[in-house]
Amino acid sequence: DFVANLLKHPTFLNDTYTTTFIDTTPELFDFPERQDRATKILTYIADITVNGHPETAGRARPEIEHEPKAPAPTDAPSHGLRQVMLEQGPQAVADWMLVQRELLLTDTTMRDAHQSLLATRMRSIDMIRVAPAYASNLPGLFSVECWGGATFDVAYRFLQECPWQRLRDLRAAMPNHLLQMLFRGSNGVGYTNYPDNVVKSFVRQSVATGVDLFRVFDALNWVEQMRVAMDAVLEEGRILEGSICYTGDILDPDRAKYDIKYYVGLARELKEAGVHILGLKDMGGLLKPAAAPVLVKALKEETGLPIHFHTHDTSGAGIATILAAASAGADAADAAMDALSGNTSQPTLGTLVEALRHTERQSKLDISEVRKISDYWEKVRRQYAAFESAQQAPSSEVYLHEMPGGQFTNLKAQARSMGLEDRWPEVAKTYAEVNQMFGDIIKVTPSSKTVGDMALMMVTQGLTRDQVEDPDVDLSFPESVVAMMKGVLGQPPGGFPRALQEKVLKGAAPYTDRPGLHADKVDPEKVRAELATQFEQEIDNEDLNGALMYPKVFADYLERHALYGPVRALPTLTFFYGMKPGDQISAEIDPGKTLEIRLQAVSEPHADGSVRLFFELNGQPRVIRIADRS
Ligand code: BTN
Ligand code: 3PY
Ligand code: ZN
Repeated sequence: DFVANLLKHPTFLNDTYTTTFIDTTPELFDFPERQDRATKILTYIADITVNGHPETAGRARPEIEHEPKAPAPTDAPSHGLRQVMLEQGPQAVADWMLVQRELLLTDTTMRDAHQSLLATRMRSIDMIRVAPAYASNLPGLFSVECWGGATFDVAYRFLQECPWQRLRDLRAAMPNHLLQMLFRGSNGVGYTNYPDNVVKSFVRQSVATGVDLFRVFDALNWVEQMRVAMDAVLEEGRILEGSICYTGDILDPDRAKYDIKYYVGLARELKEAGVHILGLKDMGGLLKPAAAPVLVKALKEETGLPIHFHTHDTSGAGIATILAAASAGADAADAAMDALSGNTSQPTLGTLVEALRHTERQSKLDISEVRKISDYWEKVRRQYAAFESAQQAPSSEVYLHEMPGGQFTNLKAQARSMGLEDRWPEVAKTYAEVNQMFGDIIKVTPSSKTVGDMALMMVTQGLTRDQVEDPDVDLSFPESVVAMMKGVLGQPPGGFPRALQEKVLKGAAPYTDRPGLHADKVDPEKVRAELATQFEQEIDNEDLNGALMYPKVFADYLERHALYGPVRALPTLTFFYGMKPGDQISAEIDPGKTLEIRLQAVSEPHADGSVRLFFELNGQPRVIRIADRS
């Protein structure tokens, strides 16, 4: 590139250059693309090989050597529920749910299961490889939950990949299945309230890229906070599953705040809002087997809507609860492929299929295909040993703290990193106390984060509930708690406890209406233009919607992308651990454009601290020099 630029430069051509020419003519270094993508990827592999990946440093290493191979698709994908939705509209899918007899099953492996078991770290390549087998071999699935929740920001933040591209690729590979996402109402796929136009735009883009079924919820069960998102889904002609978040225990007279009447009232509001399906979202896994039929029956009688039940197996009672819900007429339930099920994840899909066999709710899924796909996931899971949680068994403690599955293992890891590992029972108990202090709220992203932040602060600072509530004890509260008390996440049933709210807000007035009415408007085209200038590249609608929800996370991702290129194409073991001399891998960076990469040797460190890595790239030798920071 340098020589090419030099030969074209007018000063050079005029023969007037001097020895300072190179120093005074920086444009010689403006190469068309600073480095090609293959060089970027080699640089990334070299860096990880020499210095390791910061995310896996000091953690358990995988015991698997080879890339997992997905089962082959048997036939071309059949005409599926997605075609029903596209041809007959979303209501047709909901109507069909009510007339058919089996307990319909959603597979959550690609979203909630790894979010709840592996800190959301599963990479797209591991999902895309098995997606054709889902399309062909599991035609009887109701839907595939594969997007949204925490997977969106984690993709940019920790996996250095574009979440939209994941969705686009899954869409292409599963043309027959309903692709389902989790959407946090006005909190989008983020942790706070967004302006209405941002929420609406995000829903539209999700439809354009490939989502069919939106599970919309609000972290305080405030329907007002769900409306902008729900209306956008309806306008786009996609399936709207408005969801009730379940907390407390309807059978416990001491938890009267969340009784049957409360849930039935909420279901009525959602029906009036036009939902096609009623989601029953039990993110903590708190709905007990004896309570499930009571609740499901009441919700069905009130609304007549199909009910889609989501739970977590944290306590170990998940399957029992699903079967109980099914016996009372629940239409669909969520489960995860065996290898990524149980504990804080969803109950076990294969076991459910077997448990329903020879009953009137028998599933149409082929158990041997379920097992083959689960065998693949088992190998995938082993690659992520670094992200396994210490929670190895079901835990009845969940009925004490009521943490959602995705938070439980995360908070435990956070507590460990703060040196509180041995004091976990105290953290769990404090979490429960904070919940009561906040007025007994729904705990799910993002409200669960505020409870967790407060609990960690109390444990680390040795604060009691009395001290926190005492107006004479001056405290600086976590930012998330201040925001929630201000009303940024909306209003919980009955409001926040007045005295604590006043103390937290230090005299500032809380909102009493929808935070979206106070949010500063964002001008998307201005954001697009600024990013395009900053990064000297076109910002398409997917990028723009990522940036609107996560400005800093997205900009950091683009910056790293300029350095490392399309690292999403790397096998997972290479992405996290680099290569050993003698290793050979393939990376398809574009459809049909594959890099064959072999690492030949790694040099001893040079006096200046650099190391050279000798690669073969598509048969040609390439040397990459990298600073040894290890
Ligand atoms: C992050 O942790 O910032 C995101 C993951 C990518 C980090 C890359 S991995 C190679 C290089 N070495 C580091 O320590 N960070 C970057
Ligand atoms: C999320 O919001 O990511 C959740 O999984 C909530 O249960
Ligand atoms: Zn969940």
